[in-house]
Amino acid sequence: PFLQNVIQHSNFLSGQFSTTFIDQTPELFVFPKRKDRGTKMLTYIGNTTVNGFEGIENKKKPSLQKPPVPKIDQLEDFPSGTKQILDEHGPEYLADWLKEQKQVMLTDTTFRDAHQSLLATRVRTKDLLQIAEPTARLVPQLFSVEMWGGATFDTSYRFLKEDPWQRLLKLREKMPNVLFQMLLRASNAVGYKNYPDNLIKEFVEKSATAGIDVFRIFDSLNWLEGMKPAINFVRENNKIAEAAMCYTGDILDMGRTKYDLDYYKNLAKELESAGAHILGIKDMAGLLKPEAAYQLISTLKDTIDLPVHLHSHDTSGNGIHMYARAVDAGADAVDVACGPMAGMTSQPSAQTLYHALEGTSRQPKINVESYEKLAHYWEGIRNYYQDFESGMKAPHTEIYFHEMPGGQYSNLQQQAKAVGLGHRWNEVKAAYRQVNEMFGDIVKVTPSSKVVGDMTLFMVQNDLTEDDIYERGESIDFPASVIEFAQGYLGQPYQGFPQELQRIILKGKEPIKVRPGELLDSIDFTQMKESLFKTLDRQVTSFDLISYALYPKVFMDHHRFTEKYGDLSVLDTLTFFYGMRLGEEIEVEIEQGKTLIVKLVSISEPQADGTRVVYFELNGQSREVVVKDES
Ligand code: 3PY
Ligand code: ZN
Repeated sequence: PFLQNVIQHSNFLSGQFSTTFIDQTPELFVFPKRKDRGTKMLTYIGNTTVNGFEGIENKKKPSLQKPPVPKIDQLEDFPSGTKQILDEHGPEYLADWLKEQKQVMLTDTTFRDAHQSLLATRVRTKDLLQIAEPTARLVPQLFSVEMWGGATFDTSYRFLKEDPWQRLLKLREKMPNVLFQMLLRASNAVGYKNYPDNLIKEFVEKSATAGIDVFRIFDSLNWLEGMKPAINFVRENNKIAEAAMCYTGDILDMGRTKYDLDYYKNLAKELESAGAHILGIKDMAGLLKPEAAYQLISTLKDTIDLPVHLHSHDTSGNGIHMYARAVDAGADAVDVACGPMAGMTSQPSAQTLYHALEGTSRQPKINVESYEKLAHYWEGIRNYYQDFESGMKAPHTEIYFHEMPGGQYSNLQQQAKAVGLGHRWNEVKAAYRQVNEMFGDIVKVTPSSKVVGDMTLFMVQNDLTEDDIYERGESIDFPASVIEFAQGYLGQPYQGFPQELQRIILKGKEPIKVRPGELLDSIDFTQMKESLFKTLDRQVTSFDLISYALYPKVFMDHHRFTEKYGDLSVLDTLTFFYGMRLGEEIEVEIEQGKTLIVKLVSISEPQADGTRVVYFELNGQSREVVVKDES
């Protein structure tokens, strides 16, 4: 290809070339990779058609209508929103503005927690992008849109084969008027362990540059020390630090005194002193009961000066009643999701709350008919992801018993299935509660909830009882996450670790008492960039660098995957998950104005070496790819 490039170039043809030819025409020296984009994509489609998609048992592609995208006028200026208030006046002003609102403000979580909690975090950027601009234009009165962070980051790479930074950058373009909010696990960033401070700093800075405005920061053990660096980094970037306390237990239960009203009152005061602009209450499992919400929020409003932003999950079915009481008590903002993506393990529905507050002075000033237009789209989109549904069909009050976070319920269920425990799900839930008690009743939210989940699956899979752990624990190899937790690498739980269990798990290893970030070596980003450049054989962006530092294996697997199959974010969701039906024809817009038409013609019987030949037509030309039949 090089010779062809060169000899066809006009300078070459006209004889005007010299020794600087290479510097002036670098594009000639970029050789096409071995396989073209079309072949890579056909290989992916062929492979998925024959072998299915990880986590989807049902290989049959559903026949579904395209969801209706509400019509909007793209030429009109965007209505101005909270993003403009922040950009013009800064975070302190915005926090005061929020407190002054008579109405309760809404955060829409449909783009993040709703699908993390209902559909195992599997909603693809393509499906978010289509509804992004209509959302920004139709409900510009939102306080914020939660659209990033939590589990969406690594799930993007691992399962959706997408770059999460691209999601953020692209959505930001389509939604320039509403605050973008992310969930930041303090020193665990968007991961499951503590990272060095300079990585957290870098992550916050680049997320802010790419478009995040509100950082909801929490520590999975409500450990203030673990949250301080993240709060400071957000403040340094002039963005909004929403420091959240995770709600666990039940303040109404007088028999359960560990997490009582005073506990939350003191923590709120500490978070205010640590520099929070907003106090978040993160009710990740939906344990906050209506009367408890009233008491908690009234007390907090009397105790601190910050606006209070409540996040909850509707698992028990009490969500709307609870929000109504929280609003009466003075909650400044609450988290909701668009109707068809709301309820159950997700957030309560925006539209339902709107109607529930009818006739009160605090009803949100949104256009509910506009919300219904968005709802038509989400109703359709949810069907694309039907194979990731948890199967929960009705309100689940057992949540008050096992206390599993909404975002974990569907994921743990998938994990249980993957290790062959799908049919023992009820046992898994009971064991989850038992493990929490063994750990001393801890706050359970990522990653501490993952530790409880790992220990739970470990015990059920190996048929271990609590007594077995105490009697035979010395000879048991505990999961790595459990050992790290007992060592103090996720931080310090309130009132400490149960010592006997800690001793059994650690087998002589010394636990740490300081913040893990103080012990971890800083990352040398310059050196990391050089070595990554060599490995990837391409320019390394600062986004790549952060992702690699957070998740080296996940990032490299993703890199190899895209080398092999190309950029699959352009494929429609059903083809991405199920491949194609025989005789089906699809259109794939690989870049603006460039569309491939793909038809699946036939699939051969397996050959002696276990491969099949998949015959396509690509823009009318016959093409075939060979895929290994894994069945
Ligand atoms: C996350 O950390 O991903 C959560 O949603 C916790 O609730
Ligand atoms: Zn949540």
